[in-house]
Amino acid sequence: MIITDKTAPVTEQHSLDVEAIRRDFPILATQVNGHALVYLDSAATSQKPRQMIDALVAYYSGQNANIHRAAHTLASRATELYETTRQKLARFIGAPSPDEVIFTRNSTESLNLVAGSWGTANVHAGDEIIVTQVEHHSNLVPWQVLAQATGASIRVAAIDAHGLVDLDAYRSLLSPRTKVVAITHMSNVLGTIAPVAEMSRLAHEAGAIVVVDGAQSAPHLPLDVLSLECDFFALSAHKMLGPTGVGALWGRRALLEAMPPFLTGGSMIGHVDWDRSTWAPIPQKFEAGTPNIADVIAFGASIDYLEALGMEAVRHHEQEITAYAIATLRERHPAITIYGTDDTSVRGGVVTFNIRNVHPHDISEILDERGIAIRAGQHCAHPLHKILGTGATARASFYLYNLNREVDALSEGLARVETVFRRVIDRPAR
Ligand code: 7TS
Repeated sequence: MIITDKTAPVTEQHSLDVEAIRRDFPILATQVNGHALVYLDSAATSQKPRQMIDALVAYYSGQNANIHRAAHTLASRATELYETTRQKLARFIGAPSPDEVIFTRNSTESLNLVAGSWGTANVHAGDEIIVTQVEHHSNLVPWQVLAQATGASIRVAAIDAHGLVDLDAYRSLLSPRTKVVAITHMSNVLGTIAPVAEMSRLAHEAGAIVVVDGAQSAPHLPLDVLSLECDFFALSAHKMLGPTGVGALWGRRALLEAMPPFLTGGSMIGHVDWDRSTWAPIPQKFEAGTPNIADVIAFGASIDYLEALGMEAVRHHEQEITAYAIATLRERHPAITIYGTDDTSVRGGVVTFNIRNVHPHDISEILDERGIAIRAGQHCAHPLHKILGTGATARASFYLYNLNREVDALSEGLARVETVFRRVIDRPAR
């Protein structure tokens, strides 16, 4: 139904045809500062395939209408396209029903929806909310605000020396007071993957619900929310080849049905009188106002693209490039510290590092002069950086369109950084 001229390059077994994939991403052919772009910042946002861009243009050029309202042909076609993405996404994440998939603006809004709606209705003074040490601010601050409003408190599950959740420490935090366990599935700083299914089982035994921040896992791992045994799962389209401005929340039907609405107004009501209203069934109950129709529809083309490649193949490719990156950077750059585990079976394609005594912003600037895009800073994870014992880090993050030669370009860029900062690097660590 989505207008695309072809699907993604077909995958043979576990290997992606990355050169063919790259031809689908127009931005990868651009020059930055006189160099071919080397885009190593997909954890911030992914680049976009032509198929998604085409779907967006096709929508505004020939399909634009508001949805779920008028009976005219364009409106019903737009509604059908919008709902088709919901079905695709439900299938992509293993949700039992598209009704359990709610479109939001991003992962941040999805997590706020759970904290603001389920949390406000169910969390009380004396209750506890467990998070892990790797949380992005988006899966920490909404729980802090809820805790402050209700008199609940936040408990933090520690990570071990490899950056993996310490299950014994986590187990010892669980108690009948635990109401919510909020976990980042894949860390945006360490790339480490949390053992969500096991953590969910333990949380459920304690009577808590489990909220998973899947912003970094949904783009990179084969997903099945039922196997994860969680209760809510949040994701952002823009990190998974989709447009900005679209996120989603999956939740278990019974929980979503029992929750109060998050935002209220048009489109989410059943019946409205002067002094009271009733709510529409899910998912409409949680989609107040005109949604981001065009971007949701275009997101459908991104899901098609990922599915055509196969998430197993995407994961396999990223494990290979991550292993290559870790080995290359360690071998060629003795002053480097790489954070997190080297074991690619429990980590994704995010490689966060520091070079002794050099500020990550300087690293990023020198790389940028060569067209290499990485991120430097605290990556919206201030408390984690305290635990890592560093004020900031540099982060290269990979996706299905990256090649080992781009890792080599990163390494050559870092060699330039080392030349410029030789004297400070040779001093003892600050
Ligand atoms: N959770 C995690 C684990 C994330 O990595 C991010 C974004 C978010 C939540 C928030 O996603 P949003 O789409 O709602 O903004 N992470 C990053 C990053 O690492 N660099 O830029 C954005």
